[in-house]
Amino acid sequence: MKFLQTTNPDFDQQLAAVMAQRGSDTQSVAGPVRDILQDVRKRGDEALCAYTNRFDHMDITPVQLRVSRAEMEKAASLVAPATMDALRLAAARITAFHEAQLPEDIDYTDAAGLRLGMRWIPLDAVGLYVPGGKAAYPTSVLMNALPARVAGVKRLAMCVPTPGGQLNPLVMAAALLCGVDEVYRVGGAQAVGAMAYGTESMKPVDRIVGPGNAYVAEAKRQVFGHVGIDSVAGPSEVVVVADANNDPRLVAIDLLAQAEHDEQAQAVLITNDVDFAHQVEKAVERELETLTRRAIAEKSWRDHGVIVVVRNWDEAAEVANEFAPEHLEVMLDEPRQFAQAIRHAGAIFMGRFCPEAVGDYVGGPNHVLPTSRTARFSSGLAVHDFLKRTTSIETDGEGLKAVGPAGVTLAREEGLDAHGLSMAARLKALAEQGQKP
Ligand code: HSO
Ligand code: ZN
Repeated sequence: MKFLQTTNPDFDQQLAAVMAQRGSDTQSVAGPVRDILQDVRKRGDEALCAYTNRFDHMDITPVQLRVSRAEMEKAASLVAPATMDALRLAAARITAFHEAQLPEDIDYTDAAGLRLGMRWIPLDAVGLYVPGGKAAYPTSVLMNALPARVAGVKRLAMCVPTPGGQLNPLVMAAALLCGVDEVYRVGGAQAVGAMAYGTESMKPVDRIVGPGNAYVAEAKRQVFGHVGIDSVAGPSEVVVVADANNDPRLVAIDLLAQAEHDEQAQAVLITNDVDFAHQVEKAVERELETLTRRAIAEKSWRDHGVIVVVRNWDEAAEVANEFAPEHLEVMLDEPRQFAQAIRHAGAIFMGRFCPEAVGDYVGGPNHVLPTSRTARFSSGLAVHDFLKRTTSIETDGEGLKAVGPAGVTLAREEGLDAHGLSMAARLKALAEQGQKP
């Protein structure tokens, strides 16, 4: 853990050094991923089965690639009723928030007489990757699938590795809850290849979303352009801004909630009180003892944890913007006022009773958020990611007369004769018509 203070003359360099450590590097697996993608493209199902059998210790043939609805239902039936209720509550809240995002089409006729439009259209088919290993989060199924559903995407296909053949009951329950019943027991780069290019048993999709390990991330990077992808997620982070009126233990737990995700995760505390900073530091040590994922959280905190002591809240906002964190918690009396100064954060959690975990599960906004400082230029997953836009122009002769001459001038400047003529010839026809008695 690094303990920084803005009063230190070297603070800027120290902060820059902390930032430089971040970022995801998938370069080292680029070669193997390219081979797998090519193989899936060439050999289809045969390659999918070969990789699945090898990496996930299975023995399947192409007819078993797809998980049947009966299998899904059987697995989902193992979920406890109270858990199902919690999942339903989360799904309802996520759906409601994403419904509120649905954008309006544009349709108006301007002063020149042109009718201009922009229509939002859902993607035809989306592929959802769900990790199988230590990061198999059923709530991520909801966060990826529900916005697609709300957007109006008709076909949702899901790929999830099932090491040893085990289906994750809660993942299956979440899929059924979102109306996803096209599920394949395939993971890794091979799953991404299948979704991008299609195989005998899997039709290709138009966009692939969902988190995954370095192979999955690199595969998404490589198929991008052929299909759309969501962002390539790196290790995630939280910045907690807290004054000394907070319980140090609660702040410590929030930091650890991030740290327990991943050894590469980053938890940052920004406070204006050096004593409080030390109390939180001690509380982190105490709370670490109690966690089942202690080893992961401890490594994350030791290697990537940061405490920054600032002189005032303006400085705090500046430092927070510099981190451009995936999650920002504001545990102050006037969190809204502080948040006004925040320009870069994937999601903001305001108030002393609003830990980030609320947003992970049951808040409503998406928990798929920009990581590794990409909040400087990108945003979390939303209904917009499953929509695209088509614009339209409609005009009669009057509209063309109003804007066409300028178009002809510009076409001439660009040396594009046919462009100019397509407008000029119509303008001429209009002028001749106009001369008729
Ligand atoms: N905090 C993670 C999402 C998550 N947490 C899922 C728990 N389950 C990335 O935003
Ligand atoms: Zn989380």
